[in-house]
Amino acid sequence: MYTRRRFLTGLSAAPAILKLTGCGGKPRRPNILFAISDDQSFPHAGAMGDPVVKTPAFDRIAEKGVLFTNAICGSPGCAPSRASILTGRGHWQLEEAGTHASYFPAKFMGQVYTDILEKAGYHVGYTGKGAGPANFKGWPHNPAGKPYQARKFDRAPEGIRNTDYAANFADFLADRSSRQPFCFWYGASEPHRPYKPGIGLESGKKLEDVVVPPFLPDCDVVRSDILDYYVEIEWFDTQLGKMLDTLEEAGELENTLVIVTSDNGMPFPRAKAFMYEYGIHLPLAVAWPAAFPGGRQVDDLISFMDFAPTFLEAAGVPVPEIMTGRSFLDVLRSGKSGTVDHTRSSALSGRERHSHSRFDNLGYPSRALRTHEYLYIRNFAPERYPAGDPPGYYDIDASPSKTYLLEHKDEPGVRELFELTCGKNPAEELYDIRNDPGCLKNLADSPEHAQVKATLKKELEDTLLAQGDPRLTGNGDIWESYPRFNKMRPELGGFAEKGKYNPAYQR
Ligand SMILES: [Ca+2]
Repeated sequence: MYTRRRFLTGLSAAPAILKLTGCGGKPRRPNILFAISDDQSFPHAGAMGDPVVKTPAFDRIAEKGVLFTNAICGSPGCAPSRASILTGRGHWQLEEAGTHASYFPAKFMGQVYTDILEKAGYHVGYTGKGAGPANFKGWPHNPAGKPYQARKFDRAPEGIRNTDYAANFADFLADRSSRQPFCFWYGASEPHRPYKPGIGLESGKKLEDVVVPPFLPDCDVVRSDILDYYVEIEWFDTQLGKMLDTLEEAGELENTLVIVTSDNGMPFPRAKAFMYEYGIHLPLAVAWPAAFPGGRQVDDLISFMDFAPTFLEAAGVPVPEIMTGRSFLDVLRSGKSGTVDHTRSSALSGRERHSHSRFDNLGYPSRALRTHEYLYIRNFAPERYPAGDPPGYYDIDASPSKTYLLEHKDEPGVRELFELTCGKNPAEELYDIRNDPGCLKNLADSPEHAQVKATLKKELEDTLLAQGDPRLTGNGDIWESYPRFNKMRPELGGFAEKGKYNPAYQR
């Protein structure tokens, strides 16, 4: 059990550790442990205040380091979000890698932070889910690093994947040369669906303790579904705890930069794949006890494209010009809490195609700008359905919560949520996320918010234009031309066998 006393002891030792040097009198380069869960929204960690889910490893990193309250992922879907992390760029700058389940073009080899650190002498690997899902033609392995996947549990709890992440991490460490710093990507497949229905209740959690987000029907089916999601978050966290213990026992935790986060929000209606708070706002804790003091909460806007430049700067490696993100190592090192860097007042996110959910394999192009107070969203094809074409609405993961929403859509109390989630959206949306974190009330047409909207719209468009987003430069349709390699649905203009892309079907 991690105690306050140990935490304080660690802090008092930090200045001495800062002076540790490697060969030649240079500061030792830090190890980097990047822990990324799959589909976890910002409130769902102990340190973020959730009363039910238990995340002692996440909380430990938050206590030893910095808890960020405004971390915004690059896209609310796995592949584009992970591509943005690896390249340090917006998904709108990444061509096929910027949409879901397409290519990760080999031309990005050497540009991902993992390749750069490997070239700089780091031992680089990953376990579980790396970049993707995508086609990695031309790459020697997943861009997240050399794979370590061999260790499996004989029996994992039902619904949980059987990869033994912590044992694979130990294998990775054993492969390292003496004194070589490492960069490891721990990509849990949890809490991605499917779940074993009822595993949360079976674990002893209680329906009445769940805080149901305001955009979901509050009923036992949804509460139980959230409990199942919590069990998977806890699995991710438990495996992380084992890795932290391994590092601590080896005396390496102090000089390891540990980042714990997710790739996109919870796999529930109006969260994952949607541009709202529960889709793009994620938990984030960062610690490196040898370099900066912990026990802090920072409210600056952090974009996930800022991770790669931060890792490179921490390793003493120049950040390539091509990276769009900005290192926040200065914020970490500042020792301050609250608002640290006043220029970190906004973060961008966006999406294109997610699932094959619209006829002709069309996406739902959107971009968003998030500030401390507002979320402004621009929808480039408001004639399309954001959740996917009816009646499938396949941009919402199949789940008990989705089934409940669809089966009860004509009932009072559910009808409004169904319309909100599965209906069409206007070209612009604006939410007051301090008072409306569930993003229920669109203020885009509110006269008193006209000036705010105009300001945010201009910042969004100016930034994306400067970054060459095809949606802003008049070449937006190129996004619809990128192939999809995952499951296709015949009823939506599909044609391919399950799991196989049909090259004849390329617009
Ligand atoms: Ca994901």
